[in-house]
Amino acid sequence: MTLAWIGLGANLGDAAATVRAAIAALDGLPGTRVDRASRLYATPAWGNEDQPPFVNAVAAVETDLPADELLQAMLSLERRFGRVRDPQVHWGPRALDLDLLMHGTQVIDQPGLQVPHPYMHERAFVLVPLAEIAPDLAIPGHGRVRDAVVRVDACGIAPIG
Ligand code: PH2
Ligand code: MG
Ligand code: MG
Repeated sequence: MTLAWIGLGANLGDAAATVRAAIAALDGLPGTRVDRASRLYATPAWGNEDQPPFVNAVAAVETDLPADELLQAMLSLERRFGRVRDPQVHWGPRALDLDLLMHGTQVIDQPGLQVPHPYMHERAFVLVPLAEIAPDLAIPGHGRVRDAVVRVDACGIAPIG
């Protein structure tokens, strides 16, 4: 059993409903249950700013799945929730984005599978929800979440509801 950390994001359609439904769907993956999840946060679009704001959250799952199988299951959930990938558009709007942030304390650097997620320690839309549920979590190579979150610009990020 491994504790894995998953970042959720959406900015098309009813993004909050999608993120809530996706957290429930993670609980239905084989050998996987949601241990805890953050509140949902409204976040300004980062990177490609010419798109609607996002709803973001982070969930911790207990899973029997190895990292590559968990990632494949997450990608098929994205498709089930209407994700269509446009190879021309980097960081474009999406119905649902599920990012494998960490899989236990493993460090994996393969094409298509990198844990810890290479940018998680510098993205406020990941660190703010993660700090809510796991301030003491150590990100391999980057220190504790509670220390990383104060280094990022959390301007405009607010819990929903
Ligand atoms: N995801 C991106 C790019 N930009 N901005 C916010 N606020 N939230 C995201 O989830 C997000 C983003 C690429 O996956
Ligand atoms: Mg992402
Ligand atoms: Mg992604």
